This record gives sequence, C-alpha cells and structure tokens, in this order.
Amino acid sequence: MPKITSSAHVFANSVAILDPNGEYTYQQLIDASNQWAYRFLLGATDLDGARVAFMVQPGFHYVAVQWGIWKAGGVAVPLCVTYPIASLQYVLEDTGASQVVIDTDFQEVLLPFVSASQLKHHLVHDEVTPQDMSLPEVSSDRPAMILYTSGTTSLPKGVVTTHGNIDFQMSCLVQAWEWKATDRTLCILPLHHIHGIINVIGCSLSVGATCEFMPKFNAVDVFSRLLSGELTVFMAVPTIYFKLISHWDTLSTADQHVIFDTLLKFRLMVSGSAALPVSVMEKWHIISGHWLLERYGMTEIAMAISNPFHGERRPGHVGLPLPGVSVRLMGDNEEIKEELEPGEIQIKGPNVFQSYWNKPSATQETFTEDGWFKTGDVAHLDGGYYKILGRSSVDIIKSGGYKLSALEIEEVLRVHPDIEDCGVVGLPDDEWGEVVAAVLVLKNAITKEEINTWLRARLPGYKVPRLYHFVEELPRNAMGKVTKNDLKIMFYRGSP
Ligand code: MCA
Ligand code: AMP
Repeated sequence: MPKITSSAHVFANSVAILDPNGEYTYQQLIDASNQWAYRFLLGATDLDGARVAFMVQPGFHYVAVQWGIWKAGGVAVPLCVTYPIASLQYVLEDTGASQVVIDTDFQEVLLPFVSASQLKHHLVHDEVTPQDMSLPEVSSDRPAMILYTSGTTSLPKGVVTTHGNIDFQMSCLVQAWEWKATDRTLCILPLHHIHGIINVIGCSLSVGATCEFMPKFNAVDVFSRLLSGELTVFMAVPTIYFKLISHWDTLSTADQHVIFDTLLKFRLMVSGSAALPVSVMEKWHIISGHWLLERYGMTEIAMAISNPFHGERRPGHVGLPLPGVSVRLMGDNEEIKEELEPGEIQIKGPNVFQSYWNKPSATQETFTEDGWFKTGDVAHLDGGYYKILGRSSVDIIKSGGYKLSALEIEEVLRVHPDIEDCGVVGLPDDEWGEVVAAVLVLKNAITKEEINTWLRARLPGYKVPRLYHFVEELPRNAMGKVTKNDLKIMFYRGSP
C-alpha cells in the first residue's frame, strides 16, 4: 500500500482536512478511502493498474477518492475542474480510463460524454452500502498517477509516476522543509498538478498535519485565512504572490501592520512553478518579514532544487539539489558545465518519473543514454546556487504557473474556419510571468471576442490568448519556419 495511506493510522484522531463542508480526521479519510477502493474494485481483488479518472472539487472527497484508487491498485488521473469537455475527453481517451468519479458540480459537463461512451462512473454523493473487503498489496514500482503536461509536442503528454516516486517526492520535501504534525497549510492550487498534489496535500498529510482547502483563489479570502493565526505553511506560484501584493497595496497602514505581525509567525512560505521576480520576493519580505523559499520543479521530476530551509535564500536563484536528487548541467557538446557556464539541467534520482503514458519513443528521447532526465531548462551555477536562465524551446510558455505549449494552442486555432494560419508566443508580464499572444492570418473577418468564445469550448481558460495581432502573412526564415522572435516584436510595436 502507498506509504501516505498506511501512515495515516498513526494520526487517526487528528484533523487531516478542513474544506467548505467541514472538518475531517485521518480516521474518516481512511474509512472513506477504503469505501472508495471497494467501489472501484467491483468485486475484483486488484485494479492492476487500471486508470481511474476523477473530477472532484478540492477537499476531503478529492483526497478520499485519490487514496481509494491507490488502495485498489489503480492509477489516479485527476481531471482539471475548469477543463471544457474537449480537453476532458482527450485525457479520458488517452489514458483509457475505465472508471470516472464525478462531483456534483461537474455532472453537467462530464455526464453526457461518460454516459454516451458507456464508461463506468460514480457520483461523489451517491448513497452506497458500506462494504468490507481485503485490499491488494501494491508494490512501490507500480504506476500510481498520470498528470498531463504540455511540452514541445502539440498534444499534452501523460506523465506516469510510481508509488515509489511519490513516496520519495514527499519524504524528500518533508525532510528538506522540516514538515511536522503540528503544521497547518492552505491549499489554493489546482489539483491536476504536482505543486498542489505533492507539495501541499501530499507533504502535509504524510506527516499528520492539517490541510485546509479553498477551492478558488481569491486574494481577500486568502488574506482572511492567513490572518486567522492558525496556519504555519503557505505555498503558491509567483502570480498568486503578485495578486496578494496588489491587494495589500489597497489596505490601510493599520491593516498592513496586523498582516505583518500575523504572517511573521508562519514557519515557512514557498514560491515555485515559475520564476519568482526579485521585486516580488523583496515586497513580500516587507509585507510578511519572510524571504520566500524559491524552489524548482517539473511534472516529470517533482521538486529537484530548492533554496535552503535554514540558510541563505538567494533572490533570483532556485537553490541547491534536494536530498537524494542528483543534478548536472550539460552543454551542447556533452560536456558538464562548471560555475557560471550555462547548460541544460539534467536530473537523476528516485523522484524521476517512469514514462510518458503510451509514448515509448518520447520517453526514450527525454533521457540521456546514461539515464539522466533532460529538463529543457537552462541554468548556471553561481556560488553553489542554481540560477535558471531560460528554456531551450520558445514554444513552451509559463503563465500563472501553468506550462503551456504554443504548438497546442496553434493546432486548435488552425481548426477555426476563419483562420488561415497562426503563430503563438509568450510575452513577458509582471503579473502572469508570461501571457499568451497569437498572431493570426485570417481567411474571413472575425473579432477577438468571437475567437475567444470559440476557443473556450476547446481549451481551458488559462491557455486562451490574451493578445492578438492580425497580419497578411507570418514572418518566416529561409527554411520556411515561423520566426517567433519577430512575432514577439509585433506586440511591442503595438497591436491594432
Ligand atoms: C487564469 N487566467 C489567466 C491564467 N489563468 N490568464 C493568463 N494566464 C493564466 N495562466 C485568466 C482567466 O482566464 C480569467 O480571465 C482571469 O484570469 C481570472 O481567472 P481566474 O481563474 O479567476 O484566475 P485566478 O483565479 O485569479 O487564477 C490565477 C491563479 C491560477 C490562481 C494564479 O492561474 C492558478 O491557480 N495558477 C497555479 C497553477 C499551478 O498550480 N501550476 C503548477 C504547475 P477572464 O476574466 O478574461 O475570463 S507546475 C508544477 O506543478 C511544477 C512541478 C512546479 O514546479 O510546481
Ligand atoms: P510543469 O511541468 O508544468 O510542472 O512546469 C515545469 C517548468 O516550470 C520547469 O521546467 C521550469 O521551466 C518552470 N519552473 C518551475 N519552477 C521554477 C522556478 N522556481 N523558476 C523558474 N522556472 C521554474
């Protein structure tokens, strides 16, 4: 059985979860996840790696379903709660999910497809008769989870991690950041990505701490929870810190003092998923007295590099390798880079994923012959601390902490009957890190609003371009390839 689910017995009577519906102990989590496991098993002894997808609001039921899938020997596939049906259908079909769990709020979007495709489905709030069965032994090398990540291919790839990967990813952070049973954290992140799943929920519940859920980010509500004086650990992406800072700027000096005094009592505040601007780190220090701990991760490896819990947290740097994780910087000519020389970050260790789902050649291409995972991120070492310098692909965009593929957005835009051709780029932005911008060649006149309405039925909101520029022809190099830097320049000159 996965370690996080078995260690829960030690903390049986402690509060595990607080969500908008109430407070739940670890014992309640154990009982509910056992019942989910029995429901998934449908009389079988082991799901043997069958994929179970779930579209469940962040909170107690989300965790109970996730643990239930793991206990039954299945592979958990969390679905993004803001995906339109086209994106949900892609994940369900790509994973070949055999069962789906649907929360009340998502029946309208998911149920018609699930019923039409005759997928076995469970509604979170269905009345079921409690059962008692034995559960399978699930070894640590078996797949546990598939998360979808965008990359340099047009369609997102499923990243398969094993129970062993997940156990290590959590225990490594528990050790590095000194998680304790007395901790209490607030989860405001989406639960189809590592940041929320491993760093926030996984770490807190693996040590017997309490995890509070706020299903939708809102600066006013987050400040009110931070000010409760009950929380000890907070984790977010830079965009969230930016939004909190913007709200703080509107408050009275008296309120700002109260915030400082309360936030100072936190044990740890972390930023990650995208580069933390030095200005945000400095402003947050003024607001809270904390130097944010910045760390570096990726869906395929979870966390790999982190500023220290004790010691210098260096602005603009992501820190040092985490315990048990090996990091090297590799040059174009297969030479390991020294201090201040840029190279690709490559990673080895028990944190590294098993494979891309059903994509053996993509899996093989992403590892070196001697087994290092190639991240595609470029960094240099500066006095022992890693500093991220950029990415090897212009087609990857980081916006609000989400990794987006320009190629995926282009593919969808090209399907539009009034669009002849297009090029998508990421433009630097103080709040979002980057914003998605599209240059379009039109066949017929169409407005930005019409394009966005059409796109929102096909892509989640965070992948939809914020800026458009219309041209007669896309700029190309001698090889006929669209020159993305020229596209970026069009926006700096101003969009019509
Ligand atoms: C939402 N909007 C965006 C984005 N997201 N615009 C540009 N880029 C985005 N990424 C737009 C919406 O479409 C909407 O526009 C408006 O912003 C408000 O939307 P809403 O959803 O209400 O935004 P929000 O709630 O303010 O969301 C901001 C957010 C969210 C909380 C920062 O983006 C978020 O939760 N980001 C975290 C992502 C994350 O966890 N990444 C981790 C993956 P309109 O009003 O026009 O409709 S990376 C990872 O896991 C690795 C391992 C790692 O290192 O951590
Ligand atoms: P994802 O695969 O969605 O998890 O995104 C992983 C990518 O986010 C990495 O490959 C980096 O490009 C980026 N990233 C994560 N943390 C940081 C950070 N602290 N600074 C800069 N980039 C980061």
